[in-house]
Amino acid sequence: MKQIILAVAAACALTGCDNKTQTSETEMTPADTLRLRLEAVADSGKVIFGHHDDPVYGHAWAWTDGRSDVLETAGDYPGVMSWDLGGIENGDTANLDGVPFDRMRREIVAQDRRGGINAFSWHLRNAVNNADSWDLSDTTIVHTMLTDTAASAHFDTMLARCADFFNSLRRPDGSKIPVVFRPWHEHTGSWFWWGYRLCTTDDYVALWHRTRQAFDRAGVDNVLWAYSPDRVADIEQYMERYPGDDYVDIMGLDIYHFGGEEGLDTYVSAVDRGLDIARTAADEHHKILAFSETGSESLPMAQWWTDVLLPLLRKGHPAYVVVWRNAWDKPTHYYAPFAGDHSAESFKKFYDDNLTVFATEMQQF
Ligand code: BMA
Repeated sequence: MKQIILAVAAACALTGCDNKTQTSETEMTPADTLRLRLEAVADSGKVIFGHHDDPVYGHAWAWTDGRSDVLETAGDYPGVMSWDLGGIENGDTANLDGVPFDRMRREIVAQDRRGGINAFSWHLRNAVNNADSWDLSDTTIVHTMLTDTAASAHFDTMLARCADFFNSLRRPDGSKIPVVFRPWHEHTGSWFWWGYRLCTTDDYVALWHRTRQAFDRAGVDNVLWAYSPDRVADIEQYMERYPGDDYVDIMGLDIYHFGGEEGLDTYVSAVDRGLDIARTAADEHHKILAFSETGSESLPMAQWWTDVLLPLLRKGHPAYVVVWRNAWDKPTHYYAPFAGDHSAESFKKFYDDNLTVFATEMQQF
């Protein structure tokens, strides 16, 4: 599919778009258009910056329209807005961190209009006893969701609600907004009920297949699928639970920096190695590489953006990087700077660097 689209794009560039080309272009799904944009960014050697829940709350503020800690420090919105769908599975009106889904949808439309991208994780409750993502007390949850008749039927309902949300992401002209979806993340760790020690490889892969099939049934054609292990030792571990090329568009990686200066070497070597492994996997399978989650909570190192993250991105060159949320109600839980933060100056230099792409520059891709 990708080759056909690229061939069409090349023909278009050489000869102008004739009717035949136009027909082929209309056959591209919304997801295909996002894939091409991300490939163009990757080809340019640049890296898009992303922040979780950026325009809805930040450090010591919440729900004000138009605000963003990234905007207030860099002067621009992030190129990727990251969101979490936890709660959608139960038909909740707001997600697990209190973000109303209607507000989220409005911000997704705004981000799309300014040329930016939207990406989603899903910290969902389970379909057996409704416990949250971090509840590890039952190590048979995934298996039960796949095999027990009642749990399985409920899981289908949860998937259908999530699929409906993606189908509801529309531009004013009715066309669907393409997004990245990163379900079942950090599965090489064991802190979610779908984690490594909580299910078998077969069950984990079946979970992905089931999710994708439910979305296909619902007609979701605006999602690029991201696979995102946590830190890994080698490519075998990275690929161990890979659901297959037909199910994945983006090879991701989630690695956090713990312990400031003291944890620096551990973080840098884990990211260097992790991005190298994920790059090998992405190249072998013709996928896009992403640094799907990272950050240093409370940003203890004032030069973190320029001295730590920037060199890692320059070396690993993922298409985008996402840092986690600035919680309005947890004063030390923040990963992006805010006005007055001691890392704001380093962040502005990170923004000014040619490597990084924020919302305004996304209009070129
Ligand atoms: C975690 C923390 C939690 C939050 C969860 C889901 O990393 O930020 O406070 O509820 O992600 O967004």
